[in-house]
Amino acid sequence: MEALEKFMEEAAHVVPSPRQRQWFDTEFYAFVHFGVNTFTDREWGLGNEPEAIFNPEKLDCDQWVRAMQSAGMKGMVLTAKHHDGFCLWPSKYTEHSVKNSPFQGDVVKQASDACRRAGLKFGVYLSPWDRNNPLYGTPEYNDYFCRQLTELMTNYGELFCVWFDNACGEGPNGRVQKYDWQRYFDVIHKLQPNAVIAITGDDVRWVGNEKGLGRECEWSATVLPPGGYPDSDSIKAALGLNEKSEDLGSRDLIARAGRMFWYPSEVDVSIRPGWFYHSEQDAQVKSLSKLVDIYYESVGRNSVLLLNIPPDRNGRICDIDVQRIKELNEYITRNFSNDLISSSPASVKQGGELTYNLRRAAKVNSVTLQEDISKGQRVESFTVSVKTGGVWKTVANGTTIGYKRMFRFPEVEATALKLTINSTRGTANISKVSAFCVESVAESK
Ligand code: FUL
Repeated sequence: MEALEKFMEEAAHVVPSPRQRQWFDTEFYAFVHFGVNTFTDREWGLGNEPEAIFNPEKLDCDQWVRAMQSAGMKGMVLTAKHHDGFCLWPSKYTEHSVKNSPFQGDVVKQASDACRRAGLKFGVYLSPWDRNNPLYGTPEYNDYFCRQLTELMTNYGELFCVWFDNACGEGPNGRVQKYDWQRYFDVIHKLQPNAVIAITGDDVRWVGNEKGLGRECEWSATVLPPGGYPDSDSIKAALGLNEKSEDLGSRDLIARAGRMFWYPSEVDVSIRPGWFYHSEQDAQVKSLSKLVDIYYESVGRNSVLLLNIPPDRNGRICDIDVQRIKELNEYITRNFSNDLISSSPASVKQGGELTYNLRRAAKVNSVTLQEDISKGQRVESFTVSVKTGGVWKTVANGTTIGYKRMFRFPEVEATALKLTINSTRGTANISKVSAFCVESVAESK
């Protein structure tokens, strides 16, 4: 019992690092999958694609950035190299890159410059799995990978994110690679100390699916150990955890693990069925209604949303996708700019209640709650009620809040709103409570 209390006290004081804090404030940013797969209509290239096929004749990274800005996205992560090994920048260390293509330019440079001009953050995805490089599967490949990382960390200004997936398949010689993660991380920390490493890394955790769906119970302060290296895998196994586990910070787990980490979740999803552009998927761009659901179930569930919008063979993001993400931002701006209550930050312990009068009697069907995560994530259980016809009616309840928690519920005429904190670890710091009346979105769009 005493031990649990001690662990809970510690859990209450696990906080984000400055770069994790900045990353959370980004809230919503763009993934850009672009490369030889765009020209072969594959999702995973084989590694033997001729460089000659990469020829985006109308490449316009400013058009990408304009689309992202009109969507309210605050940054971009570009696939500098996917599993096929083809590099979108003229790397000194391989011939398999833009330098031997008819395109000749440097896509990483054009994209990072466009971001800089528009005030967007820029980051890179670099696949450790490389189906082209002959060194893959030998210790020398780790040297190659670090040299490539060094080029990217040095020549493209400040990066806010380096994104590694965990894929580790066979290379051109049928061998698999033993990745030297710690060495990769050291290169990044030395050259780009403000960049978070996602999602095989210590700063940002994969939510566990590619459907745009966050957990209802989402702890940023979690027992799930950071990183994607064997050490953390064995700890996960001992605790019986995987990416699909629903509660990664329960009291029971904390008592067993005895250790907590700030390791927040990111939801990555594509606006189309594939990560790369395929013209036959033009009619399958996600609807506005689906994107609004994703927004509520990612940003609204204590996660950051990384939405993929892949450029086509010309090197431009399709009008359909551009229009759809713009509609999403218009929806968000229109519906969340009229907060019906004005709340100020408040500290509250379990059993505590915060009551807010609405500016006027109004219809309410959505609530947003926020904790001040710079002091730790502390709410374990809460209820939201609204005063309607003089009586309190429960409209939402949940476990975690964290950076942001959003709810939708059937419309109700209300004069006041009450947040009841049923259980916390330490004192919870509620930074904002908001109420809205949002439009429903037609499913057909
Ligand atoms: C995965 C990759 O295999 C997919 O192609 C895509 O890049 C996705 C974001 O990560 O691991």
